[in-house]
Amino acid sequence: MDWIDLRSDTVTLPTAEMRKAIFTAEVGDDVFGEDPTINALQDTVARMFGMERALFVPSGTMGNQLAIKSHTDPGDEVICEQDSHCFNYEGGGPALLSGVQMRPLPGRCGAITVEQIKSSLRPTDAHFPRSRLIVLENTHNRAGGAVFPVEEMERIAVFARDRKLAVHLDGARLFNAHIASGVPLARYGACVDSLSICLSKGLGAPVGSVLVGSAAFIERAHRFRKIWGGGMRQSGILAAAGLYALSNHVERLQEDHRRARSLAQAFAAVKGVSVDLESTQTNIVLVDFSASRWSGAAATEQLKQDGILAIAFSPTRVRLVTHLNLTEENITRTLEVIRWRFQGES
Ligand code: TLP
Repeated sequence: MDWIDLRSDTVTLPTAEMRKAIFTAEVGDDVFGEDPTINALQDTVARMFGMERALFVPSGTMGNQLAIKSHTDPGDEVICEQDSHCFNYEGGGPALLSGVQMRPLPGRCGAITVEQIKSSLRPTDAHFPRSRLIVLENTHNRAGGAVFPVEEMERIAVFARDRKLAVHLDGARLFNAHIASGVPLARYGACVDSLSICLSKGLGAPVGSVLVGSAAFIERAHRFRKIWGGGMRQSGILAAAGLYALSNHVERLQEDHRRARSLAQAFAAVKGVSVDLESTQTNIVLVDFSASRWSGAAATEQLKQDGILAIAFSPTRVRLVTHLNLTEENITRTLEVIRWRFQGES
């Protein structure tokens, strides 16, 4: 069966043009710093965000964990949002790899405020862990792809600088935020000490993320990347896909957003099913079945019987993600299934 795969934007396959870019990439040994395509990607991404340097890493998880490791010492405390990826989906990495303690705060649409951060700061006293780092996520995965308002990020940045706290941005889907909000990438860059972006999600590259920050920060992260076994050799073939994606797959994200919105609206029209349309700003749709006869697992199974793959995100919620491997027919078919299977049966 030809599945309509809405499980994640990580399922995308490289396009024919991207494969051509991979095929013709100039490569060298990146552990010696000699891969010209890796160097070009790193320089391009650093420049995009107005930052000094960048580092290519195998995954978004490694980007976040390297940032936490490079900004902290064991025993420090890291402030984050309670539904954030680095707190929930990175295998307890902050405790395991950095020996830090996480301080999760409840967000609104995935965003925490400067007031919340202020009141969670630890006093300077030997009894307490040292508050050291704030991690933000934009767009926010578990908040249904909601954009973190840049004005709040700027308030947090001013406060963090004053208190000598570092700020890291998990920007796995920052290009989605950029396209949905119109906020320039450099404005996001100016709010934080480091950020990581993923090339292998909405941008459609097969592998890789880029961590960006000051020269001193990247030097530290580079050392830990090597220690953690993330030093790669002729990885320019991956960087070539990333460079291709940055030139060709950013503007088209608006199409993913439009399609996600139409799926969200169709589900919102089903009795007993709800979607937070305020949070549905980008390519993620979180559908809540709690007031319906379906559980998250049952709704996912129902969709599967109609050839549509989605993920049960909790006992009552299902996540659908739009991306560049979907066709307009795939979306039309999914809308039909929502109307006929779910609306028809509600
Ligand atoms: N998210 C994946 C799953 O892990 C849930 C997905 O399908 O959405 N930050 C954010 C905000 C993410 O959503 C993800 C991946 C990561 C970091 C980690 O990226 P990878 O998978 O490259 O390690």
